[in-house]
Amino acid sequence: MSDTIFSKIVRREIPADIVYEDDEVLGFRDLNPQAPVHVLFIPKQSLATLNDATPEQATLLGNLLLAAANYAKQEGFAEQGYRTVINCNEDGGQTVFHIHVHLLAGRRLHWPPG
Ligand code: DGP
Repeated sequence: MSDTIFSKIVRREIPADIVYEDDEVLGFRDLNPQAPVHVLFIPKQSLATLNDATPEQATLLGNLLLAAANYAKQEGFAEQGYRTVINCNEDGGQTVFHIHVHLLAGRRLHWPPG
């Protein structure tokens, strides 16, 4: 498994604006935000893409989503709404190969995304 910029954020080797942390998940603000709220939720253990996830990691994947939902509730925009996205590989637009859930909120998000 290759090291990524996100592994370095987990190890605090490079700075990030961390807004959420538990035993297995880290949440930090995206460097290139696409909405007023744009937070990335990542597992602390390295997992490159959704394609690489195993059944044993099902709970971890669920916990990434729950961390995003709980953050939305805590920050008070859950009822207004938000979007969670996992990009996978080239056509999905994935650029960092450490799986992450994008949490986007704070403006009306268009669908389909294009
Ligand atoms: P994706 O395209 O789904 O792989 O999203 C990667 C996101 O990661 C992209 O929106 C920009 C963000 N990003 C890339 N490098 C850094 C970084 O060093 N710090 C932070 N906070 N975000 C980063």
